[in-house]
Amino acid sequence: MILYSAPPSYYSMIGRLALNTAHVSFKDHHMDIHVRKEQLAPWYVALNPHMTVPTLVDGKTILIDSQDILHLAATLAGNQWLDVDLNLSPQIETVVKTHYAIPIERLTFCKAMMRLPILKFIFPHALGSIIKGLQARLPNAIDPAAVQAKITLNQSRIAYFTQGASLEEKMAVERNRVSVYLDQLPTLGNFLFGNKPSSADIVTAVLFGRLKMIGEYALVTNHARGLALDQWFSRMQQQAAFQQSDIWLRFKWWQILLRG
Ligand SMILES: N[C@@H](CCC(=O)N[C@@H](CS)C(=O)NCC(=O)O)C(=O)O
Repeated sequence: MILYSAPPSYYSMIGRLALNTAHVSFKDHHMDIHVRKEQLAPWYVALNPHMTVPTLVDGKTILIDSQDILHLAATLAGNQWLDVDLNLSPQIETVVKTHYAIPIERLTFCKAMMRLPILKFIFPHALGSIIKGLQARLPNAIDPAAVQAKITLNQSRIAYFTQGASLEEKMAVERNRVSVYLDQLPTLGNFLFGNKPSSADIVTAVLFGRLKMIGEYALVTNHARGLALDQWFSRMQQQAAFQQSDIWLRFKWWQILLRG
């Protein structure tokens, strides 16, 4: 099994943490999505037409979304995870679904631009040059619809970064979304739903790591059940699987610049 993952990538972290927590062994193939932009390379596009990380390749099976990798990990974990418990599975699924509705990218980039205003110019410019590169390859693309979808996605990213409400207002919307997510989290045992992990622990641990990294962890500690949630996250961080999965709690510029 090969996981194509980028160290700083949020959804790659979900893939790594899910597989490690399920004790599934895999080869982690590091992708440079920032400097060399390997997600746009033809060999990778052939694997994952969405040009995103992570991708999991297991023989002829190719999974191109972290949700599918999470689901595979839960299946392989069997009764080691609480996802198999029919009483709990609908609630676990709801937590996972609600998590995937949070636009992590907006949360991360809004905060970055608030901290370092020059990024307000750098991000749209960088996305603009990616769009130009994608447009140039459109006529000969094997999957033109996928390339067009990526162009449209990057155009909508530029629009979000440059138009509409102020960054503070956009950030307030995203903070509120995270708080609503926290409201529905149970703290029923060592793990969220009891004494075994579930898919909900995986996505929430990666989300909390991101909140720490961007300086928004107060959303957790100031929450009505902040103490219990913070204690849960401390226990998660002590798990061997968490430590093996390179969940970023701090932003490592040098790692991005050196290898992406
Ligand atoms: N729904 C996808 C989203 C994956 C995704 O957006 N990955 C980001 C990194 S966290 C990415 O590959 N960005 C590179 C790009 O869009 O060019 C999943 O859950 O796997």
